[in-house]
Amino acid sequence: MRLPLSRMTADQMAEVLRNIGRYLELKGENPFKIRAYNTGAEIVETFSGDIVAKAAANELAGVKGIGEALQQKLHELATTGKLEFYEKLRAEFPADILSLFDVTGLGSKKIIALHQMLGVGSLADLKRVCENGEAAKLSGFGEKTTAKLLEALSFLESHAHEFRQDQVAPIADDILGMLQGHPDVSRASVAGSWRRGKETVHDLDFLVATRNAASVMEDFVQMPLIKQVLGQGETKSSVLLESGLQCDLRAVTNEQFPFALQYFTGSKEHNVAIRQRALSRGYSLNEYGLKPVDETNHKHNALEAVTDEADIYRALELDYIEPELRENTGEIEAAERGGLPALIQLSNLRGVFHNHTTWSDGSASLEQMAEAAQELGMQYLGIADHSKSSFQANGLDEARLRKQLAEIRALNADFEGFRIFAGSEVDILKDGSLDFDDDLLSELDYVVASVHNSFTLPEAEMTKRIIRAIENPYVTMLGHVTGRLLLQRPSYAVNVPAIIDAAAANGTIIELNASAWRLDMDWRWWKLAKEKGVKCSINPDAHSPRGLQDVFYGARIARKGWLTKADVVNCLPLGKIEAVLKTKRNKGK
Ligand code: DGT
Ligand code: CA
Ligand code: CA
Ligand code: ZN
Repeated sequence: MRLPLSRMTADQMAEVLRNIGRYLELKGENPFKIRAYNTGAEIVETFSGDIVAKAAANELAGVKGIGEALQQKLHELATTGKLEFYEKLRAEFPADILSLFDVTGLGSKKIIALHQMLGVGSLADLKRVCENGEAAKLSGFGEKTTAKLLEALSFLESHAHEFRQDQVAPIADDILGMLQGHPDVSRASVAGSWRRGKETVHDLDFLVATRNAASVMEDFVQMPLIKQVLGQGETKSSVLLESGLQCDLRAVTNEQFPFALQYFTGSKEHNVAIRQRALSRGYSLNEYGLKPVDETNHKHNALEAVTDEADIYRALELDYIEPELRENTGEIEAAERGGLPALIQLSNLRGVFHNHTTWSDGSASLEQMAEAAQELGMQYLGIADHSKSSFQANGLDEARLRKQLAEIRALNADFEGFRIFAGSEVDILKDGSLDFDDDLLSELDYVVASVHNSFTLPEAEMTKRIIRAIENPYVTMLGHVTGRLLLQRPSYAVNVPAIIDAAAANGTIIELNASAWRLDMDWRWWKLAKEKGVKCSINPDAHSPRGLQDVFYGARIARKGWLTKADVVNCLPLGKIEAVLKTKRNKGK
């Protein structure tokens, strides 16, 4: 049996480096040293090739940005799974202190103060000192700050047992691979919210068809990286991974498999409606089968032919409903009348807009990003580095943007069948005006407009602010509409339907920000947007070559939002996309 999760992954190595950086911050170490760890983490994470194997083989010499000290540490990590230097740092602080970095509004300075003055070492400690007034007395805090911290804490708490797609995807793949490769398993699938493409999940649900459930269960509970076996039964087991993620496994027979898969995929709401439909046609449907309620009724014999989920839907006179659509939001009615959309697929994407480079806060150069996009089979790469008001992200001023534009034009001269589109992620200022004037914007190939500050405006003001940007003739698309960071920061107050209306009226594309942290605009709004005629662009918002692959998450959410290839502009090939970028700006001329 192939053991999943059995060795340190690149992501885990990167996390160790990043955590070291944070401990060094808390110790007030020299910023250059801290930066070396953060850069190292970025390099490990985005390395193309097997960095873990390289580290294990002591072959990191020559990898740019990884100095000798880091090489040794990575070697130790890759070969032993542990790092003494890291363990020593950890021992100097309370076990949960790094979780404080997850609180919006807390940086290392404030965390140091809280720790040194009040002994705060966990989220629970932080809550206590905010509630009892001790925190407000610290210099640099005050009533307003502590109120905000409490708000951020309660948001974190309400999502404490959820996981983002980027945290789950590799694990789901690994465990599914293990199950599929198991000699006693004939069919295996992920079910539950992960299969439905939800933006966050509570746990992972696996399903296998097997005639030897006991052996599969035994191997499942012995996977590496398990913290605790929550239950091991004949047909169901649950484990808790070290990351805190729970994984459930159910075993059924091959005949039961389609019914169990349909049932455990959910959603509960979809299942309730489907079961109701079965009943109204004289069937009873559950996780084990679909049977005529009246056993003597022979017209139901066709049921014996159910071998996959599509057969179940067919028996209920429905087109096959893709898992992403199973939320009981109209999919059953659409399946009945043959009106389900042909959902977009990841492989339909031809290019990617909204990407960052070292010109602002990205980790790779224009050339490196272009090379990575080409390796992914993309025909075009839209660059949109930050604008000057995003100084924390090293935003470009007019002069630097013009210089970057010239560099992009020069690079384009050498490509064949590939193009970089020069753009900007221009800040929408507090009053809805933009960080650059229209003259400069008109020189670019496209413009993404985004909110990066003044998040606390009242809803009406925020909505007006964004609509003003939508109305600008040079704003091609609106970036991350609600500003949310999944599990960490709620969206700012904004009237999304009004935004959708304005986008429709002005021919402004709305971004589906594909970063697993954002997935913004939320899938629940896309059906409405599509009905109003708003186009979508699935944008990775990549800050590194590997970030480009976040379109994987974006495509899942686009499917969940009922979108087809025709709704998503970056499914258009080079040669056709140019006209779309020009439509709006040419309208007024
Ligand atoms: P989550 O919260 O992200 O884990 O979401 P799900 O949908 O994966 O929920 P989970 O893991 O509790 O259950 C997996 C599926 O099993 C769920 O989507 C539908 C099905 N299911 C679970 N409990 C019930 C139930 O009480 N009634 C029905 N009809 N279906 C259920
Ligand atoms: Ca689940
Ligand atoms: Ca579950
Ligand atoms: Zn942004």
